[in-house]
Amino acid sequence: MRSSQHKTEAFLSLNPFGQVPAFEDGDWKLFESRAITQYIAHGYTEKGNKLISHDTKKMAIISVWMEVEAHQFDPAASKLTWEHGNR
Ligand SMILES: N[C@@H](CCC(=O)N[C@@H](CS)C(=O)NCC(=O)O)C(=O)O
Repeated sequence: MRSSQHKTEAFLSLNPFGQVPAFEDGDWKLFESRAITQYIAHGYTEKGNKLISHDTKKMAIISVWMEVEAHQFDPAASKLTWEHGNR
């Protein structure tokens, strides 16, 4: 990001909004961090921690906290991280 690579044509072909992250899995391309994490959790259930359940109520709770992270935590945490990193 410091060298603005995320605004180059090559990167814009991965994320048209010119933002990090962008993700490639073979010829499959994705952007939006939470879509990427869900793709990995669903696509690679055999590896790492079990993040997906067939229990509807468990998955609902996971959705609730993903929404909380996106809309309550991230806006404030991103601003603080950015300010701290630019000191
Ligand atoms: N909703 C997006 C937000 C992505 C985002 O805000 N990325 C920031 C870095 S964390 C960025 O690329 N900022 C530089 C810019 O917008 O030019 C996601 O979750 O992936």
